[in-house]
Amino acid sequence: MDKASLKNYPRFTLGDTITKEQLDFFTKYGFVHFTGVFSPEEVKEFILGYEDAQAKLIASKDKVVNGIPVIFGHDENGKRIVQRFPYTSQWSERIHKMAIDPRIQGFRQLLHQKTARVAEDERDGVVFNHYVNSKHSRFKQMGWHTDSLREVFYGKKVYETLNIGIYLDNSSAINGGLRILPGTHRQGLFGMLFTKMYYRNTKEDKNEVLVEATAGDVVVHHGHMWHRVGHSEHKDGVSRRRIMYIPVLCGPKHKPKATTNKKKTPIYHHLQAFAKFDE
Ligand SMILES: O=C(O)CCC(=O)C(=O)O
Ligand SMILES: [Fe+2]
Repeated sequence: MDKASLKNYPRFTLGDTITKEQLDFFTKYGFVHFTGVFSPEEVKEFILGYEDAQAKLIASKDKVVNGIPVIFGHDENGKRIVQRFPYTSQWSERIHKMAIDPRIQGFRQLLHQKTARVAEDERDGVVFNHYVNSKHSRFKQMGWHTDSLREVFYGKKVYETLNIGIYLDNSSAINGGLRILPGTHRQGLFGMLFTKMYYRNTKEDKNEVLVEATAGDVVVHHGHMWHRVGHSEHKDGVSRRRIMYIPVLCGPKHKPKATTNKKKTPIYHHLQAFAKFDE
């Protein structure tokens, strides 16, 4: 498939197992898109789970969850919201149920590793992102990055990882949209470090592919692949984009993070905080 036709890349239907065609596509391009994995009712359940968890977190006054900073902001109605919420499944039974669902667990097959696991209590756990382009939002886009920078920072062997994206709103250029550079997961460490300036670079790339998805779709990407999230040109409700990410990790289990707020924040998060969010 050449670069031009990748703009209309194939979508797949999830069955009981990952097919050879799906696996081959993922291995070559570093992402794979499944339509209609979750029903509209299930999507509603996940959003309810987030809203309950958000109310609990705001009431707790915690600003950090298991050492990872939370991003708070205000939506278009001036309501205080959680815009980047790590470890959501520890705060919501509904979201925990999703993480252990066979549809999610089955994506481990994409990595062919015995140790591959859906990691609810490692790295940032299940992350809920809520972008909105409103006056007091603090999360409107995300600059270019790979999700594996953190392993490089830790000086550990950089294992393969997956990030399973569960779409809770329709997503396209209208509300920002995920932009990916297919195939960049095969570039090696140098490419992973230096293809772009991490997080600061928010510019369009001529080879980027826009992921256009419907609520209930799942798009899995490889942790070494470069990607960004665009800034919506629209305001308020039209710009809203909610999506959850569940990591699949392999190799030795990362130490479970302490549950106290005093745990030191990992270095890569300071980099993100410095660079990622426009005000
Ligand atoms: O919102 C998205 O689709 C991507 C988010 C992302 O890249 C991340 O949280 O690392
Ligand atoms: Fe990412």
